[in-house]
Amino acid sequence: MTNEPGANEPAANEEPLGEAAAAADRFKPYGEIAEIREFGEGNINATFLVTLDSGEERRFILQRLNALVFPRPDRIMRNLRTVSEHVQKRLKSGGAGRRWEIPRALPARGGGDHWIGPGGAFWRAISFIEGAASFTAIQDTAHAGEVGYALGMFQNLLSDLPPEELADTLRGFHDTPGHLRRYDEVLGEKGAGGSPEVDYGLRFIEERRAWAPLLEDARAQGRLRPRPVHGDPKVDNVMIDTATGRAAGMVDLDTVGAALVHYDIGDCLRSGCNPLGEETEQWERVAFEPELCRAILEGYLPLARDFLGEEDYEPIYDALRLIAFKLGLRFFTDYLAGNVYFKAKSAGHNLARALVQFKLTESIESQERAIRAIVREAR
Ligand code: GN1
Ligand code: MG
Repeated sequence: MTNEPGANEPAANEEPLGEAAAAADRFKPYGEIAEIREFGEGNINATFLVTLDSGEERRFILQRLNALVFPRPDRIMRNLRTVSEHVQKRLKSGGAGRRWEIPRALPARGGGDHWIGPGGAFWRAISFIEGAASFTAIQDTAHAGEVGYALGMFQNLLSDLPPEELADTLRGFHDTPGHLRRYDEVLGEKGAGGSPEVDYGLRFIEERRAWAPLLEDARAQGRLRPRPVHGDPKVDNVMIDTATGRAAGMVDLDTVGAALVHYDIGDCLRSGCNPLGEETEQWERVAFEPELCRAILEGYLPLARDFLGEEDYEPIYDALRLIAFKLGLRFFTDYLAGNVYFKAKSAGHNLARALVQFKLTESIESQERAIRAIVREAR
């Protein structure tokens, strides 16, 4: 993970609307720009919705990729093309049987798929999925079923793409032992001021340190194998058709790559079974809802059975527990480091986010038997 501030990168929380306007102008295919506004709740990139005053496709998404997090934006664009082309091919030959879209890269005027701003920032444009919306927290069991379906469809459509055709856009992203090493470094450099919340976090991590490598070990030993994954299948990244309430596609393909499908399943469950959402300030009330877990798996597994093997089911519980823990660890580390990776609205924002994930992890642990039973029943 690269966290060293680059010379040309604007501060993470600075929103250069002026430069966004200049960038939008480089991508608009026709007409004039009617409106540019900040869009979505992403923790990393700066995202804008651009509306044109005429033409067929009047809206598009404009993004400035965060160079501290993504040092190789060229790889992100390459993966976007690879995935787009593969999914189009699959959809033409029988496909989804219902609406299914993912964003595609839009060309810059004058060629290429990006524009480098005056300060060196990497700007790109992607298509907007019309008539659909996403949510920052799960709404109900029907929504949970659609979120599970979306992940199953996404992975299914890529399941015959050789994983080595996908580039690694973010080194060490899935490596929990690596995230623990980074945590140790930051703790060694910066220390941790003693508040009850910080002490809780420090203890929480220590108690789970020895267990944290289990999926990376399974991969290294060949017990589980890497496949094409989404990389960030949280509820926010599933587009829901506003007319039908059904999943219409998935967005945010920056972390698509070759990894264990378990990381995706775990991430989807940790996001989709926490009705208070990741940004809640009521971290003490956060709980994992098993009935949402059942709904997600019942949406997911019918599409995933095609490519999952016998060995893939048992680690689902551990993957869920691990991904909630790992995200908490990443937020906690970033709080200690001074909020250099995730955008933060206040100095304590990433600590609050970490506590939400730690609380969720505890709730998962206390329901281990029930969750394992749900996995068995849903398969
Ligand atoms: C980040 O920027 P966003 O919201 O798409 C993060 C994910 C986390 C997620 C938690 C590249 O994604 O790993 O799960 O926040 N992305 C990266 O909300 O670190
Ligand atoms: Mg993301």
